Amino acid sequence: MSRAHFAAVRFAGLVAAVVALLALDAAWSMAVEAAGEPERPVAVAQAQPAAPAREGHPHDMLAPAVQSGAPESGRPRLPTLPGQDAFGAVQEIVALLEADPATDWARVDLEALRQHLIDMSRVTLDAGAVARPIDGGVQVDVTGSGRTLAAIRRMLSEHAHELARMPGWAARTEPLVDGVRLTVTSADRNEVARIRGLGFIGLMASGTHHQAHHLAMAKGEPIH
Ligand SMILES: [Cu+2]
Repeated sequence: MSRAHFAAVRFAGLVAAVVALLALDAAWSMAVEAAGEPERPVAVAQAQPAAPAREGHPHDMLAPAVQSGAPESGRPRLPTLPGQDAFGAVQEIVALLEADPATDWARVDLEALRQHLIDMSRVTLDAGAVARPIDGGVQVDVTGSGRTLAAIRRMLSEHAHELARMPGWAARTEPLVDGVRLTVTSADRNEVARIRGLGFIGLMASGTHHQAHHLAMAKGEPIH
């Protein structure tokens, strides 16, 4: 084999190798495209109907918090409701404790808060409450048994102190065999109408001391 011939053969071999590489590259691109193809229409199909379907959907008005779960981020939406109201109240307190660098975790007492929330639940949902208008206000016999009775006794005398702090209001409690009698009065005619209108549960919910009280309770701070 001559030197020139040998060079020609080598050149031809090189060309063949380059052609083979180009063919392989083209085949690879086609294979990747082919593999990628089924995914694209699916993604488009998911994105397209989702937007118009949500527009003006009645659920948008009912659950805006859920809608704010930013589906664009690609992360699955999480529910915003933590569970029952009491559980949510504890969760909010835990978040406040965690956000406060001054929190003394050795004193934190979430069990005390839980017990109080049980009391609140019993008094709100389970206690009997018979209200009658009296001169200058209202008198309510709040009754129950077992844990509900214990909750009534714990909560009402404590709450009467808070009510007595309302401007122009007087409040007192007296024990009943199966509960507590709450009496709230005022010398102001407008206040009398308000007290009567609020009635038992409205009076219990009056003021914003519950929130501060709950946080203090959870922190293990002395209350009152
Ligand atoms: Cu409370």
